[in-house]
Amino acid sequence: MTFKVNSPTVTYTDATIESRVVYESTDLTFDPKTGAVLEVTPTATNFVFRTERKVPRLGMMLVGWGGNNGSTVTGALLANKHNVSWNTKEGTRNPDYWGSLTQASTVRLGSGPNGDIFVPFNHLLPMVNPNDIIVDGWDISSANLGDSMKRAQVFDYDLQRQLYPMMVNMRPRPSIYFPDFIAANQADRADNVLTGSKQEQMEQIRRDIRDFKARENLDKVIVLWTANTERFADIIPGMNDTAENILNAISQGHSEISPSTLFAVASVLEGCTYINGSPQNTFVPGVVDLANQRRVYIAGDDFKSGQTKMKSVLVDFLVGAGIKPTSIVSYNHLGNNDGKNLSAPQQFRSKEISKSNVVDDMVASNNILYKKDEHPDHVVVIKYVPYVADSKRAMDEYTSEIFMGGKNTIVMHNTCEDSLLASPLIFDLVILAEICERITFKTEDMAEFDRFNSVLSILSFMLKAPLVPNGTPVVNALFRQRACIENIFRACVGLKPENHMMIEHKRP
Ligand code: NAI
Ligand code: DG6
Repeated sequence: MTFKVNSPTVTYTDATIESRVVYESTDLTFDPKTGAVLEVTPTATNFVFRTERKVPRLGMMLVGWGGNNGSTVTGALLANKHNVSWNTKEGTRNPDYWGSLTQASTVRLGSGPNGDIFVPFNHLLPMVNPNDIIVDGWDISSANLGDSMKRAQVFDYDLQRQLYPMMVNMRPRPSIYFPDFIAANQADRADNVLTGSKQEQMEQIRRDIRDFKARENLDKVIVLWTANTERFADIIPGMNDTAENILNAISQGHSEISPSTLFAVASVLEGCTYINGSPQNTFVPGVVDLANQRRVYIAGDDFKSGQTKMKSVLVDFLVGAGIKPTSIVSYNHLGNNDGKNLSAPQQFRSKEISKSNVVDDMVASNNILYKKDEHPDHVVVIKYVPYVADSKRAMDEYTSEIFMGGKNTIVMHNTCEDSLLASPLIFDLVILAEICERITFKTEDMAEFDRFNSVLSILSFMLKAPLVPNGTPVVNALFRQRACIENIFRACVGLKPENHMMIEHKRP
């Protein structure tokens, strides 16, 4: 942190920052017959936010460590940490964390004589530096991380050449492989798999987490799934619907318990935050229940990298501007192993679901444009084209109805290495989840300081299908999601939410 807030509501000690905040919101009452709003009442709640200042020694365990994202994250971290520059045909390139909210974006602090003053996002609170994160993980493929990086074909050759010696001795731990959950076309890389009952395999994952923590002398570990997209698991009453039932089902080796659910349960039982970067329903109700009981954070689902990020900006803009999107067609093709896995119908279906619900909140917000339950046509197509490898091509067509019966069609084409979009999000998810573990708060009606809800919806900015606590609204609109993180962090240091009014510049 490079600034200190000078306010009677903020107290700094060596251990903590404490800030007293009045949180202002609105209560509504409704006509029970028509559902129309009857009364709107502004509310104010007193909060005290407490943030631990000591930045821990953090370990990140990636499930799917040897994949394109896993090897790209690891290589990028090493390149940044050791300041590895590489030659390209355009000249020398230095490492960076572009694409990361915490490392490469800024927040506005206020205005000075020369205009607005911005500071790096990660100066708001004392956050882990990504260069200091220790990485470990699992993969069903035994390839070492050096070979995984080569296989991924993401980095330039000269960077791969320099990183290879640093990565060749990193070997993924054997993982849980139930062939029924990922595409059959993945079978040929599954040469590093655990055996034994589901309970035994989960216990091994728990031992791996403990072993990593002890061996690297870590303060904490966060586990993140960046392995293949699985098919959805069936939700079966009495099996995976409560914490107790799911633990029983694991001990009985029930066939609908997926590898990712075993990782999530293992992680929660070890007290480690678990983040799901893929679309499948890892967080069946029994996992959510378990996380709530143990007060451990879970967050998901599915990294929101390119096409969907654009969608959650563009549709927000259109609907917010009073324009009515009526047809959204998102086509993409890619040739990496993710694309290969998604060429199987059940795995594609998981991705189709997570890519399809991302405009619902924006559409529902505007009852001038849309009738109740009316939605734009929304179609998602993904094709596997091996030649383009990690360079994903995404094409989108948005058709909208505009003023006085007119139609407007916007077409977009995007080409980019998929893993270079996703990897910075992995750093953000882990760094933000970690700082959330150090934030507690208390209102007047709470006896003790407490954490956020175990379902960490604050991380929605990075996720396509945000998991939220039961009965709470899902927000997909990108800038609302960003403002949520920024304003909560501002509250932690006693700064008001950024309201963009800037009235000081609008006086006569
Ligand atoms: P990838 O296929 O290159 O990597 C996945 C890795 O997971 C592979 O090395 C595979 O061997 C391993 N794996 C499969 N099942 C496993 C298991 N049970 N335990 C441990 N390892 C296992 O895929 P990529 O490109 O790295 O993407 C990873 C995930 O992230 C995919 O589910 C993808 O849909 C999702 N995702 C990727 C985005 C991107 O932009 N790259 C964006 C959004 C989501
Ligand atoms: C094909 O769509 C592959 C997927 O894994 C996507 O690349 C990934 O989900 C990213 O999607 P988006 O919509 O956030 O760019």
